[in-house]
Amino acid sequence: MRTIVVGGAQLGPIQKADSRSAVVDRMIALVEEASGRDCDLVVYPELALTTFFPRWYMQDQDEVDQWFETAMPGPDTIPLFDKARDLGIAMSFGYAELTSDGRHYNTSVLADKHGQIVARYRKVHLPGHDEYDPERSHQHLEKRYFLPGDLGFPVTRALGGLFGMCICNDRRWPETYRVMGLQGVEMILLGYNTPSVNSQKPAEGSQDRLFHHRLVLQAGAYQNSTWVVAVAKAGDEDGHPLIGGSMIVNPDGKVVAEAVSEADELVVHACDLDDCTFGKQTIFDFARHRRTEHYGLITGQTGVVEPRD
Ligand code: CDT
Repeated sequence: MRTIVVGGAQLGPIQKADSRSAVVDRMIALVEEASGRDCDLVVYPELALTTFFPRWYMQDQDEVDQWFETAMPGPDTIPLFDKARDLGIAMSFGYAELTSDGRHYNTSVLADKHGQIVARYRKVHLPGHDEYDPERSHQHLEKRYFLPGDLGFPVTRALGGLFGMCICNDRRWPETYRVMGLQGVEMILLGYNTPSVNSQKPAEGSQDRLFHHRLVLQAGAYQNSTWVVAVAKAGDEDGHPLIGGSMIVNPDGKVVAEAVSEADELVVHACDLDDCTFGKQTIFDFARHRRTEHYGLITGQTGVVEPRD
């Protein structure tokens, strides 16, 4: 057995006016609760330190840059790193990263139990649009504020297992899981901010969005025989609702723990990484069963090309 007790640390809403330090205090309260529940690892959502700012249209780059971190840990986050290290808990969370040479990414990091960052991921599948869109009920300007990630989908040895990360919209793409599956991933850490309504399809409400969320997590976990830990920022941010539904999915694709609220809430499960072995050695033994000679279109082509008449 290689059991890791994981705490999915869902955050309730963060309002535009809330300070980083107020959010970090909430994250510290969750890691303290995780310690009391014997967690080895705590996972927080995408862009965990602030409101989901890509819903706001900004033209002034200085205003945009206020939402980004130039150092990790930085002045506001050092207390969180110190607390997690003192408690001996590894952690992962998302934040807006501004590099020293001026690049902007939607990033997640994994820190080990000593508070050292051992893995970094930059969101590849950026959803939304890059200009103000009056046709939408709300804006989703990730393509305006971030570059697509440049690190691929790395898998890292940590905590005695093989860990990968992805962020929100990435979870909807089977390639995300498969690229990590091909590196033997045993646990995927995934934060998200998913609006409860589709800005381009008013009939699609929160139950539909939760259905799609569950569908892709369960499929990705099963088809790659990996744990998936998905953690929301949830609830009403300045009048903009986000779904909850933080959950832990096992390598059989079953939901084994799930949040019941849209507030700060810890979802805990003892995950045995050895549970990945059966699927990886049988139906999803990639080396025996994949037929890459038929998969060329997946990397050779981006959009749809229909057959000729
Ligand atoms: N944060 C994020 O990636 N949200 C997207 C919303 C897509 S709608 C433009 C998601 O996939 O949940």
